[in-house]
Parts: sequence; structure tokens; C-alpha cells
Amino acid sequence: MKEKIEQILNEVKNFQAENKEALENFRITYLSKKGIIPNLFADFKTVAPELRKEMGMRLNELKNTVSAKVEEQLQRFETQSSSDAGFDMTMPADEMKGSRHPLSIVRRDINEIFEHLGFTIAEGPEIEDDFHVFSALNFPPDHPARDMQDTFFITKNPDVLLRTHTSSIQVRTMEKQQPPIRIIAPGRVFRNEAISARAHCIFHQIEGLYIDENVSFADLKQTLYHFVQEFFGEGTKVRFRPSYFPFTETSAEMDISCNICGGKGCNICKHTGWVEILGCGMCDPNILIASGIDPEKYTGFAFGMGVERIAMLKYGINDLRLFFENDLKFLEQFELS
Ligand code: 2NL
Repeated sequence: MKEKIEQILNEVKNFQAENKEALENFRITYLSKKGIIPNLFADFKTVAPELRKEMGMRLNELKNTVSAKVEEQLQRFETQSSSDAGFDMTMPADEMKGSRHPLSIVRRDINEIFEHLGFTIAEGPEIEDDFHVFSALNFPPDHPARDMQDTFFITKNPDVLLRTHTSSIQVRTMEKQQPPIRIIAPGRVFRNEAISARAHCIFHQIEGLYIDENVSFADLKQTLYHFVQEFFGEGTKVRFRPSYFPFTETSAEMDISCNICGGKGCNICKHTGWVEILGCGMCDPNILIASGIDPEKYTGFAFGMGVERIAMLKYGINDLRLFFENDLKFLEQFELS
């Protein structure tokens, strides 16, 4: 028995587990109920009384050595696996992964063009009240936009709702600040619409507002003409058509010559050579009054455009849902930085 113990002790001391599974097999072989060591303890009964003390000590030594070995190897695997999985977070990345979302590219480029003209970027809350979204903007009490069918109301009394346009940002700026005001208001807006290739319940707008003494319709036309040359390229033609908005008088819609077919006629421009890109107009005196600005002294112009629409025209995208689906094949086509 003595030799047997010596031999096992040597085996155990030299043991190196290759993986966790091998270590578990080792533990079962030696320490489980029917394993080698319990078997040796069972044989202990047959040892002559004068040898029992020595054998007992050797047996216990063997058992402790096996337990210590299992423990030591287990620890080795645990520290190894946690350093494998938990890679060093402080290491610099090899390269930039991912690309900028087309809506982010378009918003950034539009903002920059107006910033160069002296506009500043204004922000405001997405959760709004009736006054800042409708009343201050000259919406009559029975206007359909105030209907539950078009607007997401959070509560009706008091009225808490999701803004349906970013004009509320401009109202809040006018309340705080006297002219000259020259701001761009980009942001998410919400309308209760069924989702399709042409409509979504969440989309993005950029509006602009310029109020000062002697601001004229000619200033509006020249500002928007400059924007179009910068954004869609020099030589892009513009035209204005009379329109109606509750918050502007005179109101107009602006078309540009179709940048997809160069004005020759295609599916995007429905063979007219023109595509509508925004609405605009001179601020109605009522909206200046509602925000504490004197319409006798000041005039202003404003415009609003849908970021998705501009992006679709710029890149020839035909389905609005692509912007919200996070399909990598779509997103990877856009620039990196
Ligand atoms: C459109 C039309 C427009 C405005 C937005 C505006 C804001 C204030 C005062 C006056 Cl605070 N006007 N915004 C004006 C004209 C048109 O948007 O079709 N947007 C997608």
C-alpha cells in the first residue's frame, strides 16, 4: 500500500489539466465516492495495526495534495477565462467602425449652411403643450391638427402632447428673446400616422426663423436660394408657389429642379422636372404678438422642411422606412465620419 500511495502522489503532483473538463475528470477519478482515494481509505481496514499510524498520515497527505491540486488548477482556469473575455477596455480601437446615419449627415449639413449665415441652433422639449404647438402659432380652435387623430396627446386636461412640428422651439425662443432673432430649430416630431413608404409617426424637421427690422420676402428668397445652391449644388433652380400655413402670411412652397434627372423628368419628380422641398413665408403678425414681439417694429420670415424628405431627394431613397430599420446593408453606404 505504501508503494501505491507513493506512486499516486507522484502522478498527482505532476498533473496539469489541459482544460476545465480534464480537471473535472481528475477530480472525479480521485475524490468521488468510488474514486481512488475513498477506495484507499476503505483498504485502510486491512492494514496491520503497527503500520496504521504511518499509513493514515500518508493517506491524509495524499488526499490533501489532490484537493489542493484541484483548487490550484481551478483558479488558474478562472483567471485565464476572465482575462480572455474581459479584454482591455482601455486599449485604443484599431479603426472606426460604423457609419453616420443619413439623417444625421443631412441635419449636420443643413445646420452648417445656416450657421455660416449667422443662424444659431435652438432646441426645445419634445413633450409640449397646446399653447406652444398650436395657439401661439395661430392655429384656429377647430384646426384638424388639434384632433386626437393627428396629434399624440399624453393628457387632454391639462393638455400635454408630443410636438407635431419644431415651430414650438421658435415660439419658446421668441418668448425669451427680442429681435434680432436668427435661429435654426432641428428636431424630432410626432404625428399619429399609419407607417408606410411615405409616412412615419416619428420624423425630423428643420425650421428656420429670422426676425428683425425690415426683413422682407426678398431676404427669404435669397436665403433659401443660397441654401439650395450649397446643399444640392450650384445651378439648381428654385421656384416659389403660393401656399397657405396658419403661421405665415404671405406663404409659399419652394420647389427645386429635380436633382435626380436634372429637370428632364423622372419618377421622383413625376415627370415635371420639379420637386417640392419646403414651406415658407412671412411671419403672421399674430404669432409675433402671441410671443411678445411688436409687429409694427419687426417683420420676419420662417421656413420648415422634413429631413427625411430632403435625404430621400439627395440620395434617391424611395422608402421612408429604411431610415428607421437599422439595416446594415443600407446604413453602410453612408460616409464614415
Ligand atoms: C412645411 C412648412 C413651415 C414655418 C414652417 C414657422 C415658425 C414660426 C413662425 C412662422 Cl415660429 N413659421 N414655421 C413657416 C412656414 C412653413 O413649414 O411644410 N414644413 C415641412
